[in-house]
Amino acid sequence: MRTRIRRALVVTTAGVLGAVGVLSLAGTANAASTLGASAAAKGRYFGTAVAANHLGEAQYASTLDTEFNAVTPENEMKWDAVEATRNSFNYGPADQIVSHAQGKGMKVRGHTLVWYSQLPGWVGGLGTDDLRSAMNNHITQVMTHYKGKIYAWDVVNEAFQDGSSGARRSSPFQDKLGNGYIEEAFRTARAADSGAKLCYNDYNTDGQNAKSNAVYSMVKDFKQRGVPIDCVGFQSHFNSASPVPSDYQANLQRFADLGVDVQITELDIEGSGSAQATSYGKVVNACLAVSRCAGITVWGVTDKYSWRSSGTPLLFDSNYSKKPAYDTVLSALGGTSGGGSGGGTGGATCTATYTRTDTWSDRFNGQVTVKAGSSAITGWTVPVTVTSPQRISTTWNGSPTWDGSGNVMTMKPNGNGSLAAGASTTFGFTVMTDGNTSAPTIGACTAS
Ligand code: 9MR
Repeated sequence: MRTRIRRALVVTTAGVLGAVGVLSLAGTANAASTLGASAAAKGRYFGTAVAANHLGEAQYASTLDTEFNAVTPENEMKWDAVEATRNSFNYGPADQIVSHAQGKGMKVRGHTLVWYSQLPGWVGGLGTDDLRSAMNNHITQVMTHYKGKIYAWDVVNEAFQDGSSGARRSSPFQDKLGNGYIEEAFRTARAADSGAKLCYNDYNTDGQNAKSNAVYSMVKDFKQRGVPIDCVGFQSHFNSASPVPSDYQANLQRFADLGVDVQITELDIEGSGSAQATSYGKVVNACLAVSRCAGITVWGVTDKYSWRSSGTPLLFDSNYSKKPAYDTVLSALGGTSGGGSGGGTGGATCTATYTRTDTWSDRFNGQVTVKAGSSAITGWTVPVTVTSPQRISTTWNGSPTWDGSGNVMTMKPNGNGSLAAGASTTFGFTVMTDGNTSAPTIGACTAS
């Protein structure tokens, strides 16, 4: 993991330095251009829920591999997936995700061992002693199978009721084993894999309320009594009825102050455009402001496969284009997608912004939108730098010139480059990846 990131940073820096030598792209050196790399530069991870059955889709896999450095199997590690029949374990789909992640140096969050939902019927039919042994066996078997490969486990998920009671939620575990089942699950988990962080994970605990107060009391009690717990997951499923709470950061901080890490584990925010982007920005800034906030996981790569698809709650739309929320998250993490404001003659200015529009196994298409500032412009240039061994094979809607290395292309308009104030145009290009899928660096737009 460490080595991989260091190598990635070196490559990025070298690419940018090359560009500085040729084109004087001041201000872009060292800026990471993906969610994962930007979060890593802040000592965090940026992950996503992943479904094994989408890994074969090229755009899904390339977006995952380019942008994220942690994964959570969305359903594949749940009890009904792993142990549908007592003591008969099926790890196939979860293994697929874990080996994909390991191959890319990504962290894996294990989700989840003890949960009332997605629980096979046979568990609910057991008597007390049998249930206790089935719970401990499930934890031990699954954690042993993945021992050494999991960064953090959601040992117990969603054990508290919504609303004002602060009570435990009814479940076979709660109803038959009583309050002590959570403690027992955490102790069994520590014994099974002492290298994994052990988390309690829940929703509607994102601000201070009766439910989060109840979780807080439990964690405080665990810490005082030495029950092993390392982290608390805040799912952070938001929509207009349940927006990002104003005390989100304060709530994360009070848990961190108990001596546990906090993690944003299932982030998604329904909506679109700048409203959605602003909410995402609040969450990222809150995490960055809490030193024990270890990382953020969004609940899916693309709106296409979100569990709340119609609410378009994620950072990539159903065509895998980056949404405004993506740009806000990246910039909150201190990253840059390149482009930005440029100079020009007189009052003429323009901006260049980049999006990846298509991805195949060996290449991707990039599109740059050139937008005139508050005055009309008569022409523009935008430098685009790719990282060797990448190569730009085709361009459209522009007239490129190349530096000696072949890595830096300066694009000018094809013919008339006039744009009215605020108007925009686009040009595009295909990058042959030769194994390197990193985004190109888009230099400043220069207007004339
Ligand atoms: O995203 C998951 C979806 O594919 C499943 O159908 C659903 C079934 O319960 O679970 C979803 O994930 C849940 C997660 O495991 C725990 N927190 C709430 C998530 C959304 O329901």
